[in-house]
Amino acid sequence: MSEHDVHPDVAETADDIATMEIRGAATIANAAAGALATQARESDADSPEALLTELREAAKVLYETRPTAVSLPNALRFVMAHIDGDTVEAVRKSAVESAATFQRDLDHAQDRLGEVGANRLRDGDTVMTHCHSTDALSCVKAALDQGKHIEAIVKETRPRKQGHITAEQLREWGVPVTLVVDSAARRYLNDVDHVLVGADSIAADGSVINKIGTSGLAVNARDRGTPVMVAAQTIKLHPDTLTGHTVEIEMRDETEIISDEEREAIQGDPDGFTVRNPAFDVTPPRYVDAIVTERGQFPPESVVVLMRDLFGSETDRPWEV
Ligand code: RUB
Repeated sequence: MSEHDVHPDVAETADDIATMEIRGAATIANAAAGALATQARESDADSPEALLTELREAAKVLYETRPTAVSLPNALRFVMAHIDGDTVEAVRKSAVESAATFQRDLDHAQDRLGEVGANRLRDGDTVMTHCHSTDALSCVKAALDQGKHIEAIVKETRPRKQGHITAEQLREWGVPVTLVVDSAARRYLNDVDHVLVGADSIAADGSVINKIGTSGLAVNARDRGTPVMVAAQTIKLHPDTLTGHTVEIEMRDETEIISDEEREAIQGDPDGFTVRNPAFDVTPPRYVDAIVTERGQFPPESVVVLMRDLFGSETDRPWEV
């Protein structure tokens, strides 16, 4: 392996994240940490410096896959920050251990968050979900484990229909599920007690960046008086927003919305229109009732305090060194 190559398994993980075989912010973070461990484990680097260069290169390849989910750079930062040693074996060991610690913490945080979120849900409540969020689902799971009966109205979530994954998981847990198309959400808001969504990133002002359609759902929920609960581990907090940076919204390929065949089948001028496919949108804090984390629940406007505690005000970019 040359100094700037990444291991094929790392390249495959990066590709799986980019194509959304691996998706959802927490799952992406978990896979990225695991990929750095693989790079360390499988490397045949002959000096600690060469191994570090490979790890930085792997982090860069992973970082460049999906721009909106901040859990990805937060995972890479955590793993890279705990790597040290004077020998190849020491660097390798610290990288593998650091990735394992990150993955273990991630798992615990989700369980803890679930318990906090479950306390907001009452026996007999119905939640409306958008997309597929493991953090949001952990709140439902914990409520079920507390013996509460929970029902769900699940939004399909165009264009990739991650709502189907949510529906499948909830059914596996015995939750009665009603699947609706996205445009039916307002119609069914009268029947739900909470909107429950996850987040890809949370900005310092409490804005929630999540799957496209979340902001419209939250505005409608506010209009109907339905509380909006965002389940997001602290790795979703975006440290760069503390210093004024904005969160980049990922634009995906138009073929997720209209296939080449569908376009060709359009009569008249099939190339005469533009397709836009933003993967995420921004929900302003005034539409969010609570952000539930493993450190407790916060009104969105106060997450900035938590962010300062956790990250200080500067962030490094180890993949750029
Ligand atoms: C997934 C999505 C999820 C968040 C949170 O988008 O928006 O709500 O990632 O998920 P995509 P989790 O399908 O484009 O990755 O709680 O599992 O981290």
